[in-house]
This record gives sequence, C-alpha cells and structure tokens, in this order.
Amino acid sequence: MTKTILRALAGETLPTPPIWMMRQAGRYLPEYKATRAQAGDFLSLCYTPELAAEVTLQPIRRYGFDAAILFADILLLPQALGADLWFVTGEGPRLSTITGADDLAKLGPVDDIDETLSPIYETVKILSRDLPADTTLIGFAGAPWTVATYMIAGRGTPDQGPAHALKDGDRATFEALLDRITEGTIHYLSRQIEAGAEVVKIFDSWAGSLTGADFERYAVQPAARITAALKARHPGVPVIAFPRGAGARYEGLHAAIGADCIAIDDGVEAGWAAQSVQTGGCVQGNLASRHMVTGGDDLVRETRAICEAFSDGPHIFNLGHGITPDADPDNVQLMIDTVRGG
Ligand code: 1CP
Repeated sequence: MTKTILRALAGETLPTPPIWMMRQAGRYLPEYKATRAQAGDFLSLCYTPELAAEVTLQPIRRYGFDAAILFADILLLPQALGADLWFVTGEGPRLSTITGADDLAKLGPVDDIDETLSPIYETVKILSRDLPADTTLIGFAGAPWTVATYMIAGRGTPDQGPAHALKDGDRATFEALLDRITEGTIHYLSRQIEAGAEVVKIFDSWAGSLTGADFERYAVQPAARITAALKARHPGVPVIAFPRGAGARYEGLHAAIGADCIAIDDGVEAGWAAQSVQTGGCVQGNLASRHMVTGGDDLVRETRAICEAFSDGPHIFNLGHGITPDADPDNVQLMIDTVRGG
C-alpha cells in the first residue's frame, strides 16, 4: 500500500502527514468559478459527471493534494429520497420541509435513489480513472442528523431549531426520518465504493448542537450503524467520521463509531486531541479556516504547531472546517509548503 492517505488511515505514523482540504474544490479558485459558470448552476455542476470530475481534479492539479474528494453535496441524498431541492444564489440551499408524519410519507423508498444519483457514481468512475496514481479518492455523505436538520427546516439554520423541535415534539417521526436517511446513506456510500471511492467520509456538521443522550443516540449511533454496514459489505475501506463541534466528546469516538479516522474541528486544542483522541486512531483537521484568508506568520506557526502536536501518531493534515470563498489561493500553497517543507 503506497498511497499516504491510506497508510495514515491504517494507523501508520508518517514523517510528513498527507494533506487534503475540506471544500478544496470551491469558489476561492478562479478555475472552479469558470467551470461552475459553464455548468450554469450548482446542481447542474453536481449532476454533470464530466464537469463534476473536472472541478474535483482542479485542486489536485494546482496543489498536488494527497486526496481528492468527490464533488457533490450532502443534500443530493434528500433530493434522491424525494425532497424538492434548489439553491438560491448568494443564500444557500432550500428544500421542501418535513414537519410531521404526512411529509415523511411523501418520501420515496431507498431502493429508488439511484435513479437520481447515478450521475454521481459516474463522476466517481471518471475520477478513479483520471486521478494520479498516488492520489486517494474520497467519497462522502452527510450524517443522518445533519441531513435531517436541512430536510426538516428546508434550509440551513443557525441553531437547528426546527430539527430539535421535531425531535422533542414528535420523536417517532423524527426517528423514522433518521432511519430512512441512515438506510439511504448506507446504499449511497456503498455505490460510491463500488464505483471506485477508496475512503468514505461522513459529515456531521451540526453534531455539536446535540446535547446529553441525544449526542449518543443521533450522532454516534447512526454513524456507527453506517460504518458497521459499510465494513460488512466492503471490508478494508476506511471510514472518516466528522462530528463537528463534539468538543470533549471527541474522546473515545473512534471506538464508539468504529471509524478509522476522526476529523476534528478547530474548537479543541491540538495537544489535548493528541492525548485524548489520536490515541484511538488517525486524526484529521484542526487548522482554523480563517488562516486561508489571513495567511502570514500566524498560518505558518499554527500549521507547524498542529503537525508537531500530532507527530507521534497517525495524522492527515486538514482544516477544521471547509475553506471559505474569500480565501487566498496563495495561502493554501503556503500551508502545503509548511506541512511538507517544515
Ligand atoms: O455556489 C456554489 O458553488 C455552491 C457552494 C457549495 C459547494 C462548493 C455547496 C453548497 N456545496 C459544495 C460542495 C460540497 N459540499 C462538497 C464538495 C467537495 C469538497 O469538499 O471540495 C462537500 C463535501 C460538501 C458537504 C456539505 N454540503 C456539508 C458538510 C460539510 C460542511 O461544510 O459543513 C454541508 C453542511 C453542505 C450543505 C451546503 N451545500 C452548499 C452550502 C452553501 C451548504 C451549507 C448551507 C448552510 O448551512 O447554510
């Protein structure tokens, strides 16, 4: 096994951590904006395999990252399950809402999702053919809780209020929705693996708003169920889990989820994470995305500090969350040079 990302995920401590970046294909890159304009709109970009593969490859060509992440979105699965989905330019995603059992009953079966999602599998196939031999291909999906927050509210929300309200007010409908998304995610990620994804990542961007027993029930357990099902069907394919905002609850998550790698945000200190999280397996993340905007000495110092903190165990260098559209592409190069050159 020569790919550095796969070696780190298998638990190897490497002298230089492999590197990729959340949202590495995105609006901070002029070449992304050009291809997106060619596609017309964001969803057409996602569903046109040649163009989705092209934007996935752009940051690999420019920077030589060790991994490429499939270009798609976590909200394509809800659309495949029958939700209406559209994107309002400058604002973000909009979906039909789920406020009770009647709305849930309108969703379609998991068996039908490939009718919508087959172009995504085609993108994966193109990428597994066209990526450089040493670049790892990562597939992904949203975690059930995070996907549910968008399906319930019909949009992104600062506090996930509508999802918490359904959970606390109509638990049966909420749990049935989570189950449907969990089953859909297992199917969707299995198909990505069959098409050529070598690693899969589960994005739980809003895990941090789950408190008490809800964190275990609705963040940990669904991720564990997805991971176990994938491991049964595709032994040897590593899983990265990203329960963003978990704080002290990051401790023990490798074992609780069964994941090969836990991605951590920038809300925890790297030294603490090395002691408390990395002891369970590979870690990834932690550099604040704002350094890609501000650059300079702070970026170099923080990048070195993270590499140093995680140098005694398996580590993949990454940001704590996605790069933002106002980032400077030169700062990304500075981060990479710092990781690779010291
Ligand atoms: O205008 C544009 O070009 C759209 C911006 C954009 C992009 C580039 C969206 C809309 N999605 C994406 C791609 C995307 N989304 C990827 C591709 C691969 C890569 O990382 O390079 C991935 C992995 C995602 C995942 C995703 N989508 C998450 C989880 C990760 C995270 O950032 O927390 C979430 C929450 C979404 C929903 C979504 N899609 C797009 C936006 C703007 C949002 C957030 C909406 C909100 O909460 O308000």
